[in-house]
Amino acid sequence: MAKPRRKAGWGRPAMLKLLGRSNAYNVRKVLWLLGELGLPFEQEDWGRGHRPTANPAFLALNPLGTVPVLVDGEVVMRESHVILRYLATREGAVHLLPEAPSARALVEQWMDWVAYDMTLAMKGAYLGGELGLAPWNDPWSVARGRAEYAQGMKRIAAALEADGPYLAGRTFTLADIPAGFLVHRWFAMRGIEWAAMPALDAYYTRLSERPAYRAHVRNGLA
Ligand SMILES: N[C@@H](CCC(=O)N[C@@H](CS)C(=O)NCC(=O)O)C(=O)O
Repeated sequence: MAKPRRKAGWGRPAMLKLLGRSNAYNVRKVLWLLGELGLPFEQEDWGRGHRPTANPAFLALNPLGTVPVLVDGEVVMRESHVILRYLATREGAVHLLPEAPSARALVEQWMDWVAYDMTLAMKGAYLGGELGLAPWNDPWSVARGRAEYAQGMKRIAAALEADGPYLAGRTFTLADIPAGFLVHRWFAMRGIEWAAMPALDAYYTRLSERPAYRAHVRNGLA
């Protein structure tokens, strides 16, 4: 009888390598998941303040010059959310990314929402409003970013109240990784006006019980 094929197991020839500085938002999401999965990996600090991603060796792996990049043997990929999905699938972590299309969609809708709808808000509110970085620091971008960030937090709080305690329901999934990072940054920002959102407070406390969240997200960095 043929040995059952392990779902996760399409070859794992080399140690995973993560390229990207540990203080970058998009890298920290991947570090968080690697911690959740307990996967060994090597890391090289590329990006702002470290080795420049304009280096030809880096551009050969990712012509866009962004971090993170994940190298898994012959496989090289960029885009943090793609990397999250790749790692969960590679490891057969169906508790984090279900196989059934309907359950999977409930997870992925939150990941895409953060990527599509919250990225500009974070740039205005955090890069512009907190760090004062151009071009995000013009008053319009900062005000708009803060308002949209606040609106996003209300949406998360409402979803948790309706269907929590996690974003895709009863258990922690990949849906909580991009959003959980946004929630951390929300509480770390000084220049915003917080509205009382008990469901959001409880979610932040709940996520903070996770060692990998404390190591890579709620770790003293905004
Ligand atoms: N859509 C990309 C965005 C990647 C991105 O913009 N990464 C930032 C860090 S959070 C970056 O590469 N910054 C340039 C640098 O650090 O030199 C992803 O999700 O991975």
